[in-house]
Amino acid sequence: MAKKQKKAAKPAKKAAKPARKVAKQAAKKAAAAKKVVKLVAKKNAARQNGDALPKPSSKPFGQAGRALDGVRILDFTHVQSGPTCTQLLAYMGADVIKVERPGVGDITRGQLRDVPNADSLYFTMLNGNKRSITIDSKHQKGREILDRLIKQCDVLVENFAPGALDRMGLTWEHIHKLNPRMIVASVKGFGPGPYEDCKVYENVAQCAGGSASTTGFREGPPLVTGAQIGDSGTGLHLALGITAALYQRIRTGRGQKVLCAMQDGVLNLARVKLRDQQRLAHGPLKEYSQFGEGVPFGKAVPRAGNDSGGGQPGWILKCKGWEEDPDAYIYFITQAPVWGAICDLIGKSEWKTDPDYATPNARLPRLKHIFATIEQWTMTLSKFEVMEKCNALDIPVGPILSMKEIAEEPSLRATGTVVEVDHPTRGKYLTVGNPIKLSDSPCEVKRSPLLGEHTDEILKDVLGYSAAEVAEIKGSGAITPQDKSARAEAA
Ligand code: CAO
Repeated sequence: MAKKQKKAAKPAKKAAKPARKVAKQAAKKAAAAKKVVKLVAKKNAARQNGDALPKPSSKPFGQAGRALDGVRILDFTHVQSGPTCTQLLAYMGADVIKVERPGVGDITRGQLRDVPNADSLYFTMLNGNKRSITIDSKHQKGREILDRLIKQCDVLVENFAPGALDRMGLTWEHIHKLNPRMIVASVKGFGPGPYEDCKVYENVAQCAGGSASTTGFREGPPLVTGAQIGDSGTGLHLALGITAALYQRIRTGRGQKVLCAMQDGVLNLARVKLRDQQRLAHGPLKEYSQFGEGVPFGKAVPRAGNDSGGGQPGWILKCKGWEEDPDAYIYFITQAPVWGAICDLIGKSEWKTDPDYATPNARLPRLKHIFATIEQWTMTLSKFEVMEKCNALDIPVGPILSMKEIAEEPSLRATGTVVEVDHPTRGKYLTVGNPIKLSDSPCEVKRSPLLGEHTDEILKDVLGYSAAEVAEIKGSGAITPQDKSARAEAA
């Protein structure tokens, strides 16, 4: 019997063997899968914190250097758009070397001068925290120095007229060959297309980017804005492009071209008007006061005066003293959630339940009358009193601040947004500090450089020229003003 049983058990054992094998294999597979999951999780965790990042610094915030320490910029910019960009990068710690034409420099040094023989505010307020070297880029020796600078810098920023950089011999191919890591960043008026060769200034960009046609009053002509959205706005865009390219370079090891067209920059800032252009196809723009006034819309987005850009109707209202003070006004927004508080504040509590005023839709055709009524109240108070009373009730309002008031505003001084700096030839002046506050990258705003102030220092310390070589360079005319015939000879 036992023998029989043993015999019978044999095939069972035989069957158990492959089952054990299968289980073993499955366990192996599961372990491998677990390993993969673990690996992926580890990789993802590393990605989340940034691959190969050092350990978090134990230094107190603000004492671990500045965001762009170690980044060196060859700054070939002039006027406003490019200098805005490089000043911001300098505020964030980049070593910005501004290359200027010997004896001339950035044209803005001499434009709109308020102090005789001193760099203008136009220049000083856009070129803080930079070093200046004079180099004649059309002089043979000058080009040699520039080639050496290209090898020593991470980014070249320029906003010459289209083709000017190429005419200097600084084509992308030339730069990329000398320094494949270099990022070449440009502001131009227009991107590739029919207008790419055009020179462009601020207001041209405001007009071509859709801002002017949508700014101003319906009855009036298109208007340009005081904010320099074409120049400074595009400079800001370029700074973002450069920092993104620097970040990508960590992975790729190579530079790239960064192009910001002023038309594109303005359009990006005016995108809500392109939004409205598309909404227009589906009916009138009800938040525009034109709708309440019964004026039909045309084919394109109209100028909306002081109408609020979003869905919360607003307007600029007179305040006490408006007869003498051109800035005694306040921007008043009739935000729906605080409508009841507005009614109580201006003594119109009955509007809270009146069907003609109680809902946002009911109010839309009556905005002109509503704002005229609110204005009767705001005219009894100064703009700051209106602000105080409204803010206490969470009603969004904004006083129209003059530049004088902004210059004297203590809170802007305290945050470093408005900074006073001293200058050796013009004395003290106010400038705008870094509007982007980084908690671990402090910004000390320094005065703009004098023309060629750092030429010797850069030639020696950055480019490694000996004292004898510097003397030779000076004699060559590559870094000093020259008359035309001497330059032609040296070219
Ligand atoms: N050494 C020798 N030559 C130099 C030099 C240097 N260090 N720096 C500049 N130059 C030369 C350029 O090579 C150029 O010469 P060519 O035309 O013979 O090649 C010349 O100076 C003038 O440059 P530019 O054409 O850029 O200057 P511009 O005054 O005629 O035009 C502007 C100014 C702003 C309209 C034009 O530069 C432009 O359209 N830039 C792009 C858009 C832009 O940034 N606009 C905003 C300006 S801020 O309002």
